[in-house]
Amino acid sequence: MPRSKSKGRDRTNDLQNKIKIRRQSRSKSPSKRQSSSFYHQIDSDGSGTISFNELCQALKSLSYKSPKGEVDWNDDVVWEMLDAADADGDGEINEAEFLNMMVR
Ligand SMILES: [Ca+2]
Ligand SMILES: [Ca+2]
Repeated sequence: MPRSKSKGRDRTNDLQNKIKIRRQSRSKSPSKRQSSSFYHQIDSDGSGTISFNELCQALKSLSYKSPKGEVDWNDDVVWEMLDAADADGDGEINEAEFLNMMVR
């Protein structure tokens, strides 16, 4: 399929941008091992599960953007997130649930 030079270049730039964005987003979703140590960081009281307060603290200290693109986390958003991650419904996030959340 014939392709003009400029078009090919545009396409390459586009691809490079996509890779760049991918790399950036990948650095925000760490590998399993990193997630695990990250998990223990969030579990500040060492209980082995992440409570609502711990999740709240972690999100605020990391200033992760909320789904609405705001850095300002309100309780509802954190609850929603905890609820979505809390597969067994005990109100806290255990390590397996956390890892599932990270790979999503
Ligand atoms: Ca805890
Ligand atoms: Ca749970």
